[in-house]
Amino acid sequence: MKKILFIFISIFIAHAALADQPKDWQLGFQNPASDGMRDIVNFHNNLLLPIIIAISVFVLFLMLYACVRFRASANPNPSKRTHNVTVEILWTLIPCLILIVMAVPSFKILYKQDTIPKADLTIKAIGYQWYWGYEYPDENIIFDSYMVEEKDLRADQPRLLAVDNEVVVPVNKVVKVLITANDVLHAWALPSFGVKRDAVPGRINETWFKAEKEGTYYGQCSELCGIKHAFMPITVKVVSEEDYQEWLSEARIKFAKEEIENDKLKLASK
Ligand SMILES: [Cu+2]
Repeated sequence: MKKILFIFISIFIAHAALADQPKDWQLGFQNPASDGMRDIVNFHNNLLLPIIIAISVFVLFLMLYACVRFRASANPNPSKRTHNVTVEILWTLIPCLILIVMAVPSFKILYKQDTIPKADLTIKAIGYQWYWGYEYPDENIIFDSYMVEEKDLRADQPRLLAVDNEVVVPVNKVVKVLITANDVLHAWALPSFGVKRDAVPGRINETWFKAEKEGTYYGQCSELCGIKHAFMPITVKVVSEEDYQEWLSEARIKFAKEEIENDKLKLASK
């Protein structure tokens, strides 16, 4: 009993301490780290959840009322009525109105996400079976990002979510993400930023985010893409502008695009 109580209490306490990756016993969303995700969380918590709870309570009340009021002993001669125009109009109109009330803010958020503001930097994510490749087209940087195996994890790295080469972006900058795939469908998703787009071979999808807090954010491929679908996580490190510039100057050498292409040429000419 104590254990159940502890779990019950921890669900509520854990909510305040949520970080940027999934937690045991988590019920709600991850902490939003962008404006877009805050919109989604507000929409869910302040509009959808109250409506869902109200509908559930109402239906439960109707069922209990019907069970008690029309039970065989209290109601030996049941009514033979099959139609009631007023009730039928009401149970058509009210759900329609509820849907409209939900649709309006929902479309607002969708359209806001769809308009990409002027981007400060662009990155390209390419889905492969089964890892992600990244490019910084303006910086001539290209690298692959593989999941860290369980035996190689550092103490601060979460299992199944950490990668060897993280995407690094500066804080408070509009990051445009071009998303595509090289073999099958994948999807690039980062819950804390409210971002999820399909990666389609031969097509480029776009999305954007502006991370408001420094930190490491984790996501996963979100389109079933084969046997190792669960093992191609996404890690984005949000750092200060200075740290980003520092990373860039190292990455320009470490992940320089030409060198890889030259290597390939050399291999091809051999
Ligand atoms: Cu995938």
